[in-house]
Amino acid sequence: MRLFIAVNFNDDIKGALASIQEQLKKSNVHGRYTAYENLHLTLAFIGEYGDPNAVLDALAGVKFKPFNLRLDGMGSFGSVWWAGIDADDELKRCASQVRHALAQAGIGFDKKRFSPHITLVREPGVQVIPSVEIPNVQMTVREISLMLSERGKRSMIYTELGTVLAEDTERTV
Ligand code: 2AM
Repeated sequence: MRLFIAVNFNDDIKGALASIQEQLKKSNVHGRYTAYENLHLTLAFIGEYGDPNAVLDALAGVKFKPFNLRLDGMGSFGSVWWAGIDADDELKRCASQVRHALAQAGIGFDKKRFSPHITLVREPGVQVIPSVEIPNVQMTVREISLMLSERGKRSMIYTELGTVLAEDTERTV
């Protein structure tokens, strides 16, 4: 199973990201766009691992406080164009706790430095990111998710396998 730990977004943030994607399309950027329901922020990428319950057990020890984030500009890693994130320090603390918990449990993950981004489009086919208006929306993050990634016919299919709530947060569903 291909697994990763992520922050999933509310419709305000996903709508804002979709509006950036629309602006890129209008500027003739024709790449592989991330589907609306797949827009997320990765905290740690585990990759192939057979025991999601062991990951959830490890994550149960992660303690973090609710934190705020908002969208902040665009950037690229080669042919991956992303939206940036401006967040409380608690985002970094949360990501490093997640990584620490995985390491303690002996669960491997991609050790690249945490560089918060939301992939919007891959292989855009042009070099320069056109200027876009970034909607001023924000969100309070109260949970993080263990995600399963599977290849669908047309795009990736991401399924939430479990969540960890921030401290002082009550489960609503
Ligand atoms: P990306 O969007 O920058 O590719 C699911 O693949 C998520 O895990 C994506 O958000 C992806 O980031 C992230 N990820 C981090 N490291 C990865 C890796 N080594 N291979 C694939 N995805 C990775």
